[in-house]
Amino acid sequence: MKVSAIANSNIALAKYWGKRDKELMLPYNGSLSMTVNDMFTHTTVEFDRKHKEDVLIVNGQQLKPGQEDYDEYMGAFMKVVRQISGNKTPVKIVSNNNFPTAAGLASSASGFAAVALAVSKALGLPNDPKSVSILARRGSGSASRSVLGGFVEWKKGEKKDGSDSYGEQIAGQEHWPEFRMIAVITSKKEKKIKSRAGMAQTVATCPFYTRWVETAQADIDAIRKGIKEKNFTLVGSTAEHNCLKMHATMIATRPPIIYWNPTTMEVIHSIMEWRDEGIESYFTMDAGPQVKIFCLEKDVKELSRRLKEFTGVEVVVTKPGPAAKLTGKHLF
Ligand code: 2P0
Repeated sequence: MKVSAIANSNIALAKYWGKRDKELMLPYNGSLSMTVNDMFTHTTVEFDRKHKEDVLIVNGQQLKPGQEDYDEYMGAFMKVVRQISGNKTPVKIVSNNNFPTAAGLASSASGFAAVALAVSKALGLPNDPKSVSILARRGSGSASRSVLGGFVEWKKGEKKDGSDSYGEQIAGQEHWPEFRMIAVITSKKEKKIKSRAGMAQTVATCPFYTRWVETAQADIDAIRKGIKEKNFTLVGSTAEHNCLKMHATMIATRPPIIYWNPTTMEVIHSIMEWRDEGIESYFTMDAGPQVKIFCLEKDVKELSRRLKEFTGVEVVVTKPGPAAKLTGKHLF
């Protein structure tokens, strides 16, 4: 039987950067994100003996053992699924993103949230949000957040087995109708250093990584409070600070990791200048050169007009999005 699911991407306002347990994908610190409305992964899974062996197709490319995307990501995830379910039937999985993969727009988050929901349903595993979030986390940490809609906190958890490390909604998709995010895509190239390798290198070599961990919870608490009270200044300024603090840890690794390009820098300087002029917006960046800008609906038009003037950029406006869901639309 085919089962399909759709899950939206998410952008963190307080970031996840570093694992205390690589096998279980447990983070050193909690994080808090907004599920985004217009960027999603659609996945169909079918467990059936007719497939002879696992067939994993992501964005039209079949993944093969020996490739990093198979061994470290989708193939590794299916091993975990088999361990948990005991089901050894071959599976065909087809997964498509409607946005660029691996360019800092969190495709692994939506991808693993979608596949976790679809396989849970297909194999009769619990498919409540908490269980799906825990399973999605095993594919990619940030996927634990994409299972839920609106604003989501991924609690780092304390337990060794990871049973208390999952995403929980802190406010729904409709909670803050004026809240917007503008993604400025400055490059569509695949990034050189994936988040997974980047964060491992940061944990291993950044001399002030421990300060990142020690100060993370205060940022989460401030952003959670700001979201609940719809205090845009508190949310935006804390998110921007948190992002720069994470990038500071990346830059201070050996060898250094600098995800920004010259356009990234131009955009962030402009955001700060425009803020001084009275257009209140704040930026965040992930493991890539894209800039995501948080603003209120009243400023979207003017900000978009100004942002489109940067050479070679693509500008996408989005807002809080829905939880992962099953769909009757199959991809094969
Ligand atoms: C985040 N990032 O909180 C942070 C900010 C990137 C920068 O979560 O190794 O793809 O699969 O758990 O989830 C990207 O990390 O890493 C990420 P894995 P993942 O959004």
